Amino acid sequence: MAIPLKVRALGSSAQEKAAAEEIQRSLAPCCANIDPSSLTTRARHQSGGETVVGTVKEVRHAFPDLAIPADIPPEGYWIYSNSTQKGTLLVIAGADDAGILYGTFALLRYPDASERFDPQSHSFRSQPAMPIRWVDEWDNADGSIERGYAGRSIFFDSGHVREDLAPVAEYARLLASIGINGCNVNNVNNAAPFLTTGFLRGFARIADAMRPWGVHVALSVDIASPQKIGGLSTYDPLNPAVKAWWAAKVSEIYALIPNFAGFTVKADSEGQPGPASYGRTPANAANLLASALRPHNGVVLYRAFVYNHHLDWHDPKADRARAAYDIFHPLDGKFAPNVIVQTKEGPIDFQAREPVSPLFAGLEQTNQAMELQITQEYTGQQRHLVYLAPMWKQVLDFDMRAGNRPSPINEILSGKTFHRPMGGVVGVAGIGQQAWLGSPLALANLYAFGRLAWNPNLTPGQIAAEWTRQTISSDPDVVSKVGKILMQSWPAYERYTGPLGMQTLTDITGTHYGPNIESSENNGWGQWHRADHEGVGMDRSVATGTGFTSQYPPEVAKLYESVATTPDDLLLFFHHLPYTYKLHSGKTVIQHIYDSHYQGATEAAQLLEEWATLKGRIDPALYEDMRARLEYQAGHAIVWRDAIVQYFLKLSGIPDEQRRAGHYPGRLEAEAARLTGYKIIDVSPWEDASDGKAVRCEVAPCSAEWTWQGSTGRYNIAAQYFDLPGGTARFTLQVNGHALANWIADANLPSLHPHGDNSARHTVRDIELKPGDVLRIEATPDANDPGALDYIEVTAAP
Ligand code: GCV
Repeated sequence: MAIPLKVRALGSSAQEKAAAEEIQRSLAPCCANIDPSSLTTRARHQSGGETVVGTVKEVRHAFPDLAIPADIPPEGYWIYSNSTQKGTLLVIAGADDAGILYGTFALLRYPDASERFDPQSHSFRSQPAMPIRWVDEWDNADGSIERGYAGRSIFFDSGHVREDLAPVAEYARLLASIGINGCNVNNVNNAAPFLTTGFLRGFARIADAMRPWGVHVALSVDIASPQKIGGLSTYDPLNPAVKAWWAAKVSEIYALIPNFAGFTVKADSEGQPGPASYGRTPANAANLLASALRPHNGVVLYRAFVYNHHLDWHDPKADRARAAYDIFHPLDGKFAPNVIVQTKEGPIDFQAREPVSPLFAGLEQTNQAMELQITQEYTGQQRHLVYLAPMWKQVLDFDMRAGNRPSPINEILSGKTFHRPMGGVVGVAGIGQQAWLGSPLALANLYAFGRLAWNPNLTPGQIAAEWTRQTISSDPDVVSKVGKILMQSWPAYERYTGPLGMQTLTDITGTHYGPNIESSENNGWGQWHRADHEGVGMDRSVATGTGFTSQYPPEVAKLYESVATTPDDLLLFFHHLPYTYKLHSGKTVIQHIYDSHYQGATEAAQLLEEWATLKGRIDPALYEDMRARLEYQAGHAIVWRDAIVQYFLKLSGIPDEQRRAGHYPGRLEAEAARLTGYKIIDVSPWEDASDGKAVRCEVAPCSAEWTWQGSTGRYNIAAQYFDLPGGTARFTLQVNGHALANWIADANLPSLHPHGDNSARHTVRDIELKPGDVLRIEATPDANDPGALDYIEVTAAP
């Protein structure tokens, strides 16, 4: 569709100006060196006619003959295009300034927007499904980012708001392009210093940078601020002096930031102070803030992520999953109208799969928002490609059957189910200075979050295609291939980490990255899976377990109460079962664990193979960047597979029917090699190394040597080593004294000791071997990286 070159904004607001400039930017002849057919935002222009942007009111005034619908709700838009001999009139009419921006980006989103126009009215329209569409950043004042995997903050540095806020404006533009209207800029932990006057002035600059893009700034607040920074002796939410302090603080904020959105609160959770210190409830605390914000139209996003992290793990009835409902359901109806209770999508914490939190059906008289996590804390931390839209879509579509009637989560959030005026979704974004999310394809998650918030009826596949067209290529084969890769990634990740609803079997007391199965147990954090010699899973039934299932509306409660009707993919979240229990698939639990991990690791390798077919068809730098990432992921999926499989093999004592678990033909263990300078060590947790052992270089240079006893042929040789931070050890692979490969262990991986977090793989392909050949790894440690080695694995080259 042609967009007339002449662009006119009817009004003078910053958003209208931004919208007009955005259209001009898309029309500008661009990218001279790039093959135009590969461009997603093509220069589509037409010299005659006019492109007009304005509010519905302005457009009505300027074009009284246009039949603009009367019912465009806030933030919605209507786009009209008609061609006559005089040229094309293209009109983007927003219900308000934000609607103009969203309409503009909608028009630019499609390579051929003409398909979207109704031929009769020459127009199309859209409106957001829910009013709250925010991102939360967990940025700290020092510039670090909690659970961020893309470098340092674009907002803060060394205790201040950064001088250069150009990236903030760019981020707001990015957010506007996907319909996000709020950004909570600081971490929910340790938020008190952010309310000081100096910081608030900095926030005003952030708000200025985001305002042209319709993104309202919000702040996380510490409920103890009146005491921590206000000089009061108390922060009791019912104390009049505390109330007055908040009212004054909020007025100060609005004087600096007139379009301030509101507060996000984490209280009585993971060490953050809260109303419980005074015997008060979350409603008392939320309403305290709400009354200060109400005169200014601000809102409070009060997080339902409140639980005791010192739970008694000996108590079979204790259950962290119960906490949000147990605490918040009794408060339903007690929250002020400008409070929104923000609940994580599952009852635990962003695991690879969880059931939907029952609280969504348990708050009928309370505004609600769902918290999703874009930053991949438990889903591979952006080092693994995991497209989360299919997970979110399942959650948004899940029918709670509240009142035994259809009540999909997305309709609860939009306010439709319980007739609430406000609600929505909040995505914990974790963007940083390194290309927003660190990894290029991880941006599909941010895009998908915004698109689903706007329209939960979109499918993850549609969204993947939209994103790919706009960011990688409009070549239909590329769009379909990238879409396929994205869509395969979450199921694969779930399979090689924690299937059957066991949660991500990661290091939950540490990095949340590599495998560490027992770290979930014997502590008060409550992410238990209760694996023992006989079976695995948390019994959350009413009949014999924690009673968590009763928190769901009756039809869903019934589904999860019974082992027979609980879907396999959540079975061990709800039930403790013997390893020999047969799933709906007919497999035993233990065999499923084995099979799923082998399947997941194979699928991770396929992601790489599929990506390889894009060589020469997409930007070479992007190709190589993702190729290296997917190669790493395929190797790390093997680490995950082997850790979980060998752990459950040992625990259950039940062999793998297919004899893969515990049998690694072609694997030559480092601890069984002829070692020079290397010392054998126990790896912790043991399952993170093959056979629980590895070697670390004590007297450099070190070497490990094996004599090949297999047959003559061509082989791939993979070296599994530990790439520790704080140094860049060097490795060489030799055959009969000839170096075949040298590499440096310079990836930025977590954990300071050899661990599944930093176990990495270097593969050398298609090497001729004959019996008696000497395979040798040489390592030179560096600083804190001792060149630790787990094994080499020799497999027939395909
Ligand atoms: C911001 C999990 C994360 C924490 C996070 C917390 C929360 O526990 O690991 O980093 O803290 O959730 O959502 O408050």
